[in-house]
Amino acid sequence: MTPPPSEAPATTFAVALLQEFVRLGVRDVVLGPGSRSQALALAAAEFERAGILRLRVRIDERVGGFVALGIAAETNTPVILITTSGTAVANLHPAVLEAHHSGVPLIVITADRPESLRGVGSNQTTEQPGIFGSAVQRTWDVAPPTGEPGEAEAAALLAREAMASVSGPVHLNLAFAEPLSSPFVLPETALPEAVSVVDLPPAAVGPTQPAPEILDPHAGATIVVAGTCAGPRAEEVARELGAPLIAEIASGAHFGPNLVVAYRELLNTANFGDRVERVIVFGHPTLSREVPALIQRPGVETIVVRHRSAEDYNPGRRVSRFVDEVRVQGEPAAPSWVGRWVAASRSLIEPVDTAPDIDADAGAHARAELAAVRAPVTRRTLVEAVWRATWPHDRLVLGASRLIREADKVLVGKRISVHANRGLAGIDGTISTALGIALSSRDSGTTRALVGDLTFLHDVGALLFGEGEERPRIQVIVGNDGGGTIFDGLEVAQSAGPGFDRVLYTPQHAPVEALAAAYGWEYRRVENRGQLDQALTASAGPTIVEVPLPRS
Ligand SMILES: Cc1ncc(C[n+]2csc(CCOP(=O)(O)OP(=O)(O)O)c2C)c(N)n1
Ligand SMILES: [Mg+2]
Repeated sequence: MTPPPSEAPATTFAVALLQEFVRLGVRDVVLGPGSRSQALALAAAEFERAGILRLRVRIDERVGGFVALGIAAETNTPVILITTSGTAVANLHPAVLEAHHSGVPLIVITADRPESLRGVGSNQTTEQPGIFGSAVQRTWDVAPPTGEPGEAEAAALLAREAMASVSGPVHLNLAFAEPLSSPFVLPETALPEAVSVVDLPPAAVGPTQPAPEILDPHAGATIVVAGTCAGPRAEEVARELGAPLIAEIASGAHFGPNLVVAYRELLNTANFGDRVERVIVFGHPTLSREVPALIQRPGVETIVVRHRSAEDYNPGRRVSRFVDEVRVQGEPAAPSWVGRWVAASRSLIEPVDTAPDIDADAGAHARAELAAVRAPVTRRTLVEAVWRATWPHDRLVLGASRLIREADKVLVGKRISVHANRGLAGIDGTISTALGIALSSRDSGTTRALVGDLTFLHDVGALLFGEGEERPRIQVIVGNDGGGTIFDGLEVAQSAGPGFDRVLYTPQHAPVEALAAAYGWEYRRVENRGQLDQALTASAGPTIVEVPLPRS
């Protein structure tokens, strides 16, 4: 396919590059403004106008990086991220690291000056190739296009190479020389015939698919563990094996008859955890100490089913086998094994939202209901209310810190889509990630992000929608306990002196309502459970729901 003629080689190259990415199935571009990257940015804007790309513009590249991460996680398709040179590039590093550790495909394209202008004090010029270290699958440092014949083909080849290696982030550092762009119109004939995304070879999957590991359900007392990115296969395997399922809240497998919610307690209880002989792990478990402790216990055999993360899960380096896939052969183990776990777990997770006794008289019933509605919100009732309000067409994003742990400890099984950036469990970029998910979710539901106050404030810049930028259906629910209360649960909280609050809890009183107003978000403050349920089901554009929580 011949790209449209244009004067600036930079523009010819940029158009050919994007055209090939589109042909290979890329549909989303996120970019920040900048001069050096103008050819790419203007080409992306034209592709958007022609209806063949979705474009999101964010002035803060750290925000843009996480928006792209959210889109890629939701669509399971590589997303292009474009920045100018200098610190703009470094601002992508957090999202690139998270993408690397959770196997999310990102195509990072950074504009640069030509080699001759590097290392000589040129403005906004630093050492960009290699800046992401081993967090990218591959780096290309490409000399500026000069108008030589064959440059458009070279650009298309570059796109194909990038797509072949994008099982996590890849980095294309593209030098551009003056003129940095020229005006152009995308002629109809230049529109690439897109390969449908569903026909795409799975770019993010390894090259060969070896035979699956065969699992005999009767080869020792087995449990299945599902961490982030595990997906529904873990639930299926647990049922086929007749094994208890320890599925973390953002595993994509937190449902089904074998789910054991109270796993922390049971892994430390006689006749439960101590009976385990074999552990099958899917995804990346991060939310408990009990799971890695179990894997490191002598006599426990662990098989890890690899997922897309750059690192294999291997606590204490005690995992005996890493496999790409498993197949269960044989009848499930005796139902008494899983039955005991599930029953014990149910008895440990006493519901707090008990319905009023139906035999009570009408007055007592009404009083009990009123009391429930007026009850203050606790962490537990907060996560339960958010869970209840979320349906399969919705999306739920859980920030790092206390609330995701609370959710993991108490929430019953439900087959809904939950995302958490657990690759590195940063408190950064959570609103941005949720926005990326909300903007690209094909279902017409609401995306809810449940975050702590510091997590919210860390990414407050994500609240900015530039003029004309799409405002998706999203609620950011802030559990505001005035600082980082997760640290109160650490031993250091008892042993540290008065410096503890200043350097760990880090108290804050930022007015969330004023921030919402400044960025043009709707705002609701929730004082009790009734108001919380109302706020969660009120459907609207971008809304912040602030839920004050006690520190303890
Ligand atoms: C980018 C980043 N910086 C620092 C941390 C360390 N950290 C983990 S939790 C936390 C506090 C979070 O506070 P908040 O969001 O208010 O949640 P809370 O524990 O109070 O519920 C911090 C600073 C991190 N995970 N990521
Ligand atoms: Mg907090």
